[in-house]
Amino acid sequence: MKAPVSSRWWLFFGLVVAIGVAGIAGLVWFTMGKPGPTLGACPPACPYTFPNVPSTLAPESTEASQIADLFWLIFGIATVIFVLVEGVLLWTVLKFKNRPAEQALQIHGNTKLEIAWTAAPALILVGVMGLTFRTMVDVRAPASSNYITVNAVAQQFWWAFKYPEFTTADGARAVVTASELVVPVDTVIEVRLESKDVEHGFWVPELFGKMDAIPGYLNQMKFTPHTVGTFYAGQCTQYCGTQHAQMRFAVKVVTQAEFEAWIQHQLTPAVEPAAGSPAEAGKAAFLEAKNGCIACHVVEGGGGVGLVGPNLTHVGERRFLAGGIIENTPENLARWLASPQTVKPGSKMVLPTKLDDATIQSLVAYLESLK
Ligand code: HEC
Ligand SMILES: [Cu+2]
Repeated sequence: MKAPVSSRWWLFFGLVVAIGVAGIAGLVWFTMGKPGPTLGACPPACPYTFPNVPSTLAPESTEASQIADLFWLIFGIATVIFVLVEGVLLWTVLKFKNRPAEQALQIHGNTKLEIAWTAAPALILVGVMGLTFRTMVDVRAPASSNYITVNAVAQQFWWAFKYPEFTTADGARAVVTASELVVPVDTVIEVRLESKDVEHGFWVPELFGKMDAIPGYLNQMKFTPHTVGTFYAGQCTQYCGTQHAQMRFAVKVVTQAEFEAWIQHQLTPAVEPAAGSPAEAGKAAFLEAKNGCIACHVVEGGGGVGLVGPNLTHVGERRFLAGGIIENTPENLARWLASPQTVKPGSKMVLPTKLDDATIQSLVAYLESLK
């Protein structure tokens, strides 16, 4: 005689499954290139909001695809095991449930079964480890052809990107930029990770796996982007101080021709402001020792010796300022110069004097002219 399974039990079971499925679907939907949340009021300059939520499940490079494939493979294996185990469990519950007037069968163990269900998961995990090791070796194998090298230099709280293979004719100066890594499509980008101070983390989920930048140690990784476009989701992933969350960068993938033009342009010295223009006054203010700029910044062909802050030779054409947190507009630049510690409290840009409005306006004119 069979007792019907209580309908309340089915309701509970259905609810648990529905919540689980909705949760997983929601997570996948949320991470697959959907627009990010917008921030509320954030004076005086709103941090730039990424247009998308970064996701490892939307790969745009060979290496990120290998990592995503590994994820789906392990996810598949886990799903099969889940369905099998839950299936057997359900079947057992229904088939062997207690029936009225029946004595439950007492079993004191089954050595063969116990060995089997210990060995099987162990073997599966060894297999998963093998797959993982294979992917780890693949994504880090040094490139032998068609590659360029970039030194990603981390410091509190921004990234500098140096291209040691691309120098001026006399070899004196290599291309260097900040907060936006520009790379050619379908080329292996060998990244050497350096840190000037504490440990930082380098990660754009769509393009490569996470890797640390460790002071005094050269970490190396690579990625081969196959889609032209800008990936905004660069984010420092090791807590490195007050402004860790605002230590961001974008990766801009361009065509080979665009990349060459960009490199050539980066190698030209800074443009000279026209005589009598506001930009000329700005250049004078930049060079004035009491304003401090030249102690921390360089404008190649313009002046300055400092290496504490980003190279400003072509700052006018950069999309972002201050570690990718504000867009490069005259208003944001003016706010930054008026008080870097308000826009990014704890930043290493500490001005020796407060700049007056006229000086700020001429500095903005100068810096924005540095295209
Ligand atoms: C004590 C060193 C220091 C001084 C002095 C200094 N800066 Fe900076 N500057 C920095 C640092 C460090 C950053 C990067 C801050 C960050 O993103 O966390 C920066 C960022 C900038 C940026 C944004 C560039 C980019 O690509 O993100 C501009 C523009 C700038 N400084 C202009 C100036 C000007 C103009 C002066 C002089 C009035 C000046 N700085 C004085 C250290 C300094
Ligand atoms: Cu950091």
